[in-house]
Amino acid sequence: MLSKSFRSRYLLLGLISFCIACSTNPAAQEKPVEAEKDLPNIVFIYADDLGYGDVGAYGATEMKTPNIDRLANGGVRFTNGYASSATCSPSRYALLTGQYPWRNKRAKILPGTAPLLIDTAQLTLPKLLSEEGYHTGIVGKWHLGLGHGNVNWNERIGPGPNEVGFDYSYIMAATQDRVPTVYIEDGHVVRLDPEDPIQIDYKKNFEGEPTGKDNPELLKLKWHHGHNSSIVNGIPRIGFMKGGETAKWVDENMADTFLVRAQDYIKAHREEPFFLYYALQQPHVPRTPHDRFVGTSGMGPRGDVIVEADWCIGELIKTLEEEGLLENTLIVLSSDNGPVLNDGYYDDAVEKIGDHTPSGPLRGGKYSLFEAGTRVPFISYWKGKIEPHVSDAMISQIDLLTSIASLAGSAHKVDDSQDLLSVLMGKSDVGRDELILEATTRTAFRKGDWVLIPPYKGPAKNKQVNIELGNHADFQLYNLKEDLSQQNNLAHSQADKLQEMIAAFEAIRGTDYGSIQQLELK
Ligand code: NG6
Ligand code: CA
Repeated sequence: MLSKSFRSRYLLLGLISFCIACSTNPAAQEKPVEAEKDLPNIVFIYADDLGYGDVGAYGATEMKTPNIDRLANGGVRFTNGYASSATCSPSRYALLTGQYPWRNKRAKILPGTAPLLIDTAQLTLPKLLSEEGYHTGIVGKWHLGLGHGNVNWNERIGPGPNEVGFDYSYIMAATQDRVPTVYIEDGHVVRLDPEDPIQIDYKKNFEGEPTGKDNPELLKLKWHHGHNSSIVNGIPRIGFMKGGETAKWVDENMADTFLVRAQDYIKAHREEPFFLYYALQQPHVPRTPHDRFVGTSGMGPRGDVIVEADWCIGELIKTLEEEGLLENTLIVLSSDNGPVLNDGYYDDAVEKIGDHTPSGPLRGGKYSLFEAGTRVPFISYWKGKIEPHVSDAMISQIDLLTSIASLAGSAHKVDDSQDLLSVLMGKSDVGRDELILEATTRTAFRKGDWVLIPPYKGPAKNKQVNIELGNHADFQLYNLKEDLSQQNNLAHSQADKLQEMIAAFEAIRGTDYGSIQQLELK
């Protein structure tokens, strides 16, 4: 193992002052003026659709998550930690760019054929860390688009993660339920047979290819809504795919595949500062636990894949420990959006939920403007550096860019992204004062303990997923301190507060709140 000083950087300034000193004062030659900077590794663990109430440390009693709990109880457990959106792509966009997703009109749930959502000239978290001397890697779910919109999956696929700052990438393009169902390493489909090229289409099927809709006899998992196009591994997906047989993933092995890649990445880069973005696929649909985890939760596949994800996180921590890196690594764990039970497959998530409450005390879930859409488990852990602490400070994943820039000594910052490093480190409980919340292109506003949801047309509830979306004909105003579950709309009784919140919201967001047309103010 190389010495610790190998991991440190000599600041240019230190070298310059040393050289100046040498030329003017021979005595200074004895000791160089070294300005050393220790760069901690950064590991960001991102679950997919894990709810506020899905974690033991956040109050779950039926679901066991000992490894996440270990991080939560040994680090800062945020009770007011937010994803930037109630769905995946916008949250991931905000995480990497530090920009509110509603600033980019294309930041919506993307199909597997979507072009890259991040401009290659845009500042990103991995880019700024690279500038500071980090090696940067992503393993897991991408879902931020690839290429320019007409990707040839049989050639190098780009631009993608490697063009927005990652030195290494091992990803799935979109989601586990969307084609292409293959892994892509540094832009190349893994195990692709050139004799069996991949074709992808989100509009029409390829002749002769079976689909979930027409060939129910081929399915081991039945679709409930959507998810009735191409069949891979007995599971019907969103979108059509032909070819690429040898490259197709086996869903039940996905957790192990990503884990091993993440562990290998850590081992390969133990001698230099690294940033690893470990983007787990669980508990997003289709929930496909490895045999080792089937039946472990008593809640069917959704619970089982949470147990599996928790195990993966434990194994990753073990690797950091074994490599002697745990004391030099900041781990941040969160989820890209809130929970959902039935997200399109008959997988017993609803039937076997028992007393478990994935949203905890919060209202709504994935896709919702209510709190459970975006308020998620949010944990920072750094052995020996962060003291165990429960923080009520408001923090968003959007803040990670500027906060981590600050940790790495980078001067970069993005306006939407606040420097909350001291909050992340548990040294301060003064978080942000206000935050724009987003769910499927609609936006709401939190300031202090108050939440304002403007009027939106559209159903109060998405009946298929059985989640209240937050749409209402009038303004909604909630006081989270007294009413965490958002049961009492105070918009009428607190008219002054309502006006104050509208003004503060519009100052950031403007008057066009989202794509769903506003109703007249009543
Ligand atoms: C929805 C899918 C849902 C899930 C979601 C994306 C249907 C009916 N539903 O459109 O199953 O894939 O997109 O989830 O197709 S996310 O966590 O990546 O945002
Ligand atoms: Ca998600």
